[in-house]
Amino acid sequence: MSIRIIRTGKDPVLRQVAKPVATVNRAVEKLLDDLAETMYHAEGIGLAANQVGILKRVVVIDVGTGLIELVNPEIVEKSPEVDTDAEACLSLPGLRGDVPRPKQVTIKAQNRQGEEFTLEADGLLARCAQHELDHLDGVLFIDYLRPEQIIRESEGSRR
Ligand code: GNR
Ligand code: NI
Repeated sequence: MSIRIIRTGKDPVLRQVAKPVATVNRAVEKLLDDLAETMYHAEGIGLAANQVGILKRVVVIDVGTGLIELVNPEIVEKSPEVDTDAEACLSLPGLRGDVPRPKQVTIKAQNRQGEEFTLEADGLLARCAQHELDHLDGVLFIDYLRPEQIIRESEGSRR
């Protein structure tokens, strides 16, 4: 396992669309391991492969209930109810903002055995999953906000 460097700011890889994984091979298993190690090291609750410079549709999440690994995740259902709550991103250090998202989502994905499964998510898990799936399409949480809704609050870059 290795901790990988998290890409930040205007790094073009954060704006690229990740490619579907054809087969869950050793490289994808290693990527899942490295994403988890990097996420825990950075104290994040999720991490997408784009954030470590790899354009594969692979995500890890742990909102405090254990590690969830998603390969080729797709949202198959969204609740009509929307919830607005604070988000931050390891790739946008020092920024946060309140983002509206569907309150509940159903996600279809593959696990590290390549088996398909369904995840029903609400609360923080639903928010984090949508944030991570957006990364796979080159979308960042600030894209939902007007400039004045983006709060700058970083230690180090305060002015
Ligand atoms: O660590 C993270 N916290 C977080 C808080 C609210 C909504 C989404 C997130 S994900 C973020 C880690 C990250 O940048 N994942 O891509
Ligand atoms: Ni993020």
